[in-house]
Amino acid sequence: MKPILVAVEAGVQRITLNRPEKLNAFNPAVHQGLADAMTRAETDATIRCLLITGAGRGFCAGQDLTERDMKAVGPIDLGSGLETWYHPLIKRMRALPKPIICAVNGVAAGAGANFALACDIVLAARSASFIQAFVKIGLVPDCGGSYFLPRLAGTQRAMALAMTGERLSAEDAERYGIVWKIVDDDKLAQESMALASRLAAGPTRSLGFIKQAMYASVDNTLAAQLDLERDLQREIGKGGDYREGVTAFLEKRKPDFKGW
Ligand code: LHQ
Repeated sequence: MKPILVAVEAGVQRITLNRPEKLNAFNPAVHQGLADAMTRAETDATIRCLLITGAGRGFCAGQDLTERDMKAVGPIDLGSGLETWYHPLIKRMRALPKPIICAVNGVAAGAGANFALACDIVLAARSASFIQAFVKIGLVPDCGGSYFLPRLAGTQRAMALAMTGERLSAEDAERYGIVWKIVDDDKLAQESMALASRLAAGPTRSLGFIKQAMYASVDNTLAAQLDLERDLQREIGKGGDYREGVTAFLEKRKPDFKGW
């Protein structure tokens, strides 16, 4: 069974984590599959939106905890796995100038939860949940969790979630601003694909610039952000999609964006 399923349809690259018997926990094969999918997303202009989800009843249970021999003698270096796999993945996702939608179909725990938070728009099934499981095994949040969570939910909620490892329901996750929308379980696949297809038919370069501006704002001053907006607007205004958007508006028709 392939650890990652990848299908490209109508400009959407759908990536399905596919180790359902382990709640889609990360192992090197999953990471390699994700790295390959990212390379394709970065280089294939026909891909204009990514959609990430999980097979079976879970989204992703984080790092596969059966991969390491706990009885082995000597110190364990968890940093190298992060440097080899997780960090490049998260950085590539944030830098990709295309939208990434996450459809959290079930439990998202540990690195699995924070992998979801690294996506640009998160939809969650009503029965999904989020667990900062790290503390339960004596670790600290990784995969960007200590960056994303306080920014999305506020320091107090982030702290309590990380320190208790309590399960957060999809409804509370929506209330906290961790997910954009909750969708009934049986509608998640269809609704997330509809959103992904809509964005794939959108002005891709504009969407990439929106992503850049939103993420830059977290660390920028207002003055720096205004400058960035000006630079992005100046650049995007030279493209075909702006002309098409305005022309379509004036002609009272739907725009046909080409993504540039
Ligand atoms: C699993 C896993 C799993 C293997 C469920 N691994 N099999 C860490 C270390 C190193 C470097 C990098 O970074 C990290 C980051 C991390 O991600 S640390 C956090 C790792 N994840 C966890 O601690 C979560 C562990 N899983 C759970 O707490 C539960 O499975 C949850 C709450 C996610 C779901 O609970 P249930 O719905 O009750 O399902 P289950 O526990 O029965 O799991 C179903 C199967 O999946 C089961 O296998 P089995 O053969 O007994 O049916 C689990 O063993 C397996 N599984 N998570 N991470």
